[in-house]
Amino acid sequence: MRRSLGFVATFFVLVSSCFAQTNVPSTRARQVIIDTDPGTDDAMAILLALNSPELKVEALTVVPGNVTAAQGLENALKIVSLAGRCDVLVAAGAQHPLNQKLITAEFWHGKNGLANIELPASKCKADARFGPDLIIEMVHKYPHEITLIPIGPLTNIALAVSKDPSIASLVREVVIMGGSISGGNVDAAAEANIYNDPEAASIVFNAGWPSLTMVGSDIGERTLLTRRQLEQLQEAHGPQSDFVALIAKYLLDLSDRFGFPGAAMYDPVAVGVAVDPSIATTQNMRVDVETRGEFTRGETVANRHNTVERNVLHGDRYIIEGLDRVQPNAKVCVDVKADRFLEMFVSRIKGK
Ligand SMILES: [Ca+2]
Repeated sequence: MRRSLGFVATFFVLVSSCFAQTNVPSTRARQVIIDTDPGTDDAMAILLALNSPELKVEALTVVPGNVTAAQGLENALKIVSLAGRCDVLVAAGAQHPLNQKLITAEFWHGKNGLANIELPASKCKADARFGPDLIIEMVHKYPHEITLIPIGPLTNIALAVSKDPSIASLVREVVIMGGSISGGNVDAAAEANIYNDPEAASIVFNAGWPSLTMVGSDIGERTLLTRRQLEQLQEAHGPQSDFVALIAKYLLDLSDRFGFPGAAMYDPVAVGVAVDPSIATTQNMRVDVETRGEFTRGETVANRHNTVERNVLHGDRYIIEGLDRVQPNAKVCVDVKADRFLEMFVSRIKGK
């Protein structure tokens, strides 16, 4: 009984301290790098970021995932071009996951990764630098200012922090779309971004960032775009809003086919949390990435109470002698104000 009361008290302290930290108003736009595998929901997330005055998007770095590295680079360039934002650096990165074959998701995202919508050729050119090197350079150029928003597999971020571990303490924060604490969207356990490169994810979760927020698939699946938002998006006309409305229609038709109640806004809600942390309730947890499990490779294993029992060998058996604390390494989103996010998303996209 004492243990469970202690757990409840700890929970409230952790949750309330997160609110205290995240509600501090920011006076100027935060510089962000979005690492992305575009991707339908990536496209919506990038356009949300480009239309959010709270963020200054310095660069997109492209990682293979939903589509190949080459297709992802083409898509990223077309997206920034559509938004008239050739000032945003776009760099290619890794060509494949660290330790396994690439798994692409045209099944969900369309043949070109962008719902089979043919955007105009990009007027923007790719930066020549390797994505992970660009991340390292930018973090040193703007120490303690850069927020990394990885919305694809964590390959590029793992390569960057492995090559230069000093960046871990020099970024402002990391907001990840990935993982889940209540079952996966690939299989019973794993979320796609983590599943597509579990070794990279393990490196990133253990890198020692000042702050790492995990926006899991379970949060995206509680943030459902529906035909109501589609109709709102269709009221406005402009290159960006027309494109997002077409993506939304594609995703909703897909959702209908599979009997989903709406389109999960996986990547956009992670950008939403970077824009306005108060839409998320977070809890500090120790998160480890399963890289070996028979059924659980790619699972984010979260310790909700941040303790493990201490078992001590006495003769032929172990005896539990107490609890050892483990250090949390992530602010895990446990709840989201989905309606507030969807309103923000639609209004900002409709403005374009
Ligand atoms: Ca993505």
